[in-house]
Amino acid sequence: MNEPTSGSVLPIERQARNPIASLRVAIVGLGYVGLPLAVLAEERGHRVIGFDIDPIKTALLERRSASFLSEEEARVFKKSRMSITSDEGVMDAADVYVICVPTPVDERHEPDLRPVEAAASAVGRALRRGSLVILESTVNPGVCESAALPRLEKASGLKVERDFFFAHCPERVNPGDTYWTTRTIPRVVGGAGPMSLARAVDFYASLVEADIRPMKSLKEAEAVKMVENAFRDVNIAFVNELAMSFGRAGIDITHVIEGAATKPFSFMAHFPGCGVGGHCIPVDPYYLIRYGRENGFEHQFLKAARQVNNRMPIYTVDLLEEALGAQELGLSGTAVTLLGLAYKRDVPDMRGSPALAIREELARRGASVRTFDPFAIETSTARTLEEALQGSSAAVIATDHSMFRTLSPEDFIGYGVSVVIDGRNCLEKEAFVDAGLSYRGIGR
Ligand code: SAJ
Repeated sequence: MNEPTSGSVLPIERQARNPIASLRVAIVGLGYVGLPLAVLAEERGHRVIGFDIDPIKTALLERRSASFLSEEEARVFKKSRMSITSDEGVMDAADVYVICVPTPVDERHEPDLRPVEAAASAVGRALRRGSLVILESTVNPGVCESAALPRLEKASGLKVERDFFFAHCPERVNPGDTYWTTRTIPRVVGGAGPMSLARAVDFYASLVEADIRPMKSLKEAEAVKMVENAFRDVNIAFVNELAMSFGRAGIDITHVIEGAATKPFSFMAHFPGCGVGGHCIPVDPYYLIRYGRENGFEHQFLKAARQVNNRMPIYTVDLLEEALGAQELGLSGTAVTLLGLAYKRDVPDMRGSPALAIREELARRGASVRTFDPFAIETSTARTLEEALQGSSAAVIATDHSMFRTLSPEDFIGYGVSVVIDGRNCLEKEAFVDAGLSYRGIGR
């Protein structure tokens, strides 16, 4: 990680992990953020209640069955004694409540805060004097004070900083990452006041083995998460736009990025692809755009980056149509195999996946689409790679699952595939070209 240039970063409050007394901790929302946090809190000696509104999910979790835990977390969870419930009455009188519910955007890219509002009201009904409430869900600046706090105070009849405490600690879970985990990721924390801040910093210091940075306000803590994810979105858009430009000039953009990355400072490599998926990166910039608009400012740059990234699935299908055209083939009526449905390598998560947009566009243009994703078999049309490729003229790689990264030209030629669109630039381009396949990457 690049050392920050002096003066650019406030001194980080170094928190040795403070073992505090065992607390009753209620985790509200048992998804990819809440469940690992619940496991870690119990490991640290806290008495954990896991709450989720979905009784099907809680029934599975009561049987200690969870698909999105790391091997280590799943091992610990199997032995866990935490209570899991969808009955909010069980949450009564916890010492700490951590709200980890989704914050999606709707089809108009407007933030949907209903899960946060409902969770805040439910916690408010259970809240007692002296308790600490933490919101980990990703929200734009101002939401804690406009949507969460009023519902907590109204439902409890208590006053923040006087009767109970409130802080925001934006989640930073990186699905599939076994190095940066809930235990090891540094955190930022903003409090409703100094007492809330102090209690929240102590709580996280009892959990994580990483720096915890106290922010000066709730809004600053909310803004940090928005900024770090918008930073990623615009950087991906930057290289996607370069890919579309250099792709016309026969320059391999991935080599250029790798070359630029030899500069040991002031450059951070991102790589072009068939689109930006997930529930963070393509979503959070819309929070900032909306927040700017509420303050009378139009984020032209954030909007432009979103337009570039949203265009990549179409660009990918255009590449396929152009490659088929060079072989006197069209998309309509052509059998095309789409490899990968998930938004990210080796994770079973299709939220916002560009592969779904590619699948839709291929069908719209009349292609006969068969799909295969080893992490989403139940959503795939084929059960095996071979079945997916059988009889196809073309293949599109939309997710660089490890299984696809090792595919050779022969794996395609054997099934009659003559065109390969590498939407994640994860194949050996030269080998495919030398084998006589029509290969197109994104910017290479
Ligand atoms: N992507 C690119 N080019 C890149 C990087 C990603 O096209 O150079 C695409 C991916 O294929 C994917 C999407 O962008 O479709 C998002 O990828 P991601 O690696 O950012 O994965 P996420 O959505 O799991 O992002 C998480 C985020 N973590 C949190 O919000 C807490 C993000 O802040 C992290 O930067 C990211 O993990 C990470 O670094 O892996």
